[in-house]
Amino acid sequence: MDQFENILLEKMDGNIYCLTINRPKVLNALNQQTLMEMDAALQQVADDSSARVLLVTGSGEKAFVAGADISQMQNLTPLQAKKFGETALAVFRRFETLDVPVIALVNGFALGGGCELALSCDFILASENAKLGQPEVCLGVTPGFGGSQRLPRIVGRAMAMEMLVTGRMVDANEALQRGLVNHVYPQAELLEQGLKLAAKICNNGPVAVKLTKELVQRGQDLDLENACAMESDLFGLSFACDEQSEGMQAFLEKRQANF
Ligand code: DAK
Repeated sequence: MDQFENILLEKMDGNIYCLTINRPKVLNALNQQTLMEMDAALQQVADDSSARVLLVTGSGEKAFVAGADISQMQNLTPLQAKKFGETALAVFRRFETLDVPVIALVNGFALGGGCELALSCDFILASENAKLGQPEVCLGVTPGFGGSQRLPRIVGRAMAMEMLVTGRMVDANEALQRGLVNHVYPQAELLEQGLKLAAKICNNGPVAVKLTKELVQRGQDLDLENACAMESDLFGLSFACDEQSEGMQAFLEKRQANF
């Protein structure tokens, strides 16, 4: 596996990958190089047909990612800022289009680009000390990595507007109530809980899991009729895979399926 400077990519038991943003001195802020390394890491995971789940987290106990790197952004020209935003948007989009589920383990601050990174994952587990927010307006800029679009789709327009125009951070419990995160755990248990959840996903048919992610990701931007038609197509396709016969046979024989 390639060595990176600003991230770590590990392949763990059960074909579960873990990508860690590793710049704890600046609370894992995202600079251009980190984004490029994330892109290369995502390519490695995408190229590995045995990959089943990707976990994404931040190094240290304080932050998931405290945003785009403000010191690198400070002197950008408008065109450079646009390019920087486009780079991040393309990398974040890869988390959504990666064929396996991506789980963000938000272990502290997830602000600005950090919150937007978590929003690009399929779902979020948070530690009790997590704080999520979009404070870009406090810096005099708009969100640039998708937050103004993904946040309203997840928490609804009113709550998203409140977060986006006040810059207020929400803590883990409020994020849980708002459906922004799926579960909250003590920080020391977060990785273990992430691995447990990943292991549950790995018990299921890998192709069915991939097709289901594709349905959810592609379907949310379609009208209901076309989205359901796509579901019928992929449902039909799942009957072309060995795991459908094994899964159904195992049920009828009252045993665990061997995928
Ligand atoms: N960038 C760079 N360095 C950061 C950072 C960041 N986002 N966040 C923290 N750091 C650094 C701090 O400068 C400090 O460095 P030293 O002073 O030790 O050298 C170190 O991390 C520890 O931080 P603090 O000393 O501040 O720690 P505290 O516990 O006191 O505070 C905090 C933690 C997370 C509340 C605070 O660090 C903070 O407010 N950080 C900034 C959070 C933030 O504003 N994030 C959003 C960044 S903006 C675009 C438009 C917009 C964007 C991008 C593109 N386009 C139109 C294309 C914007 C995106 C963003 O993410």
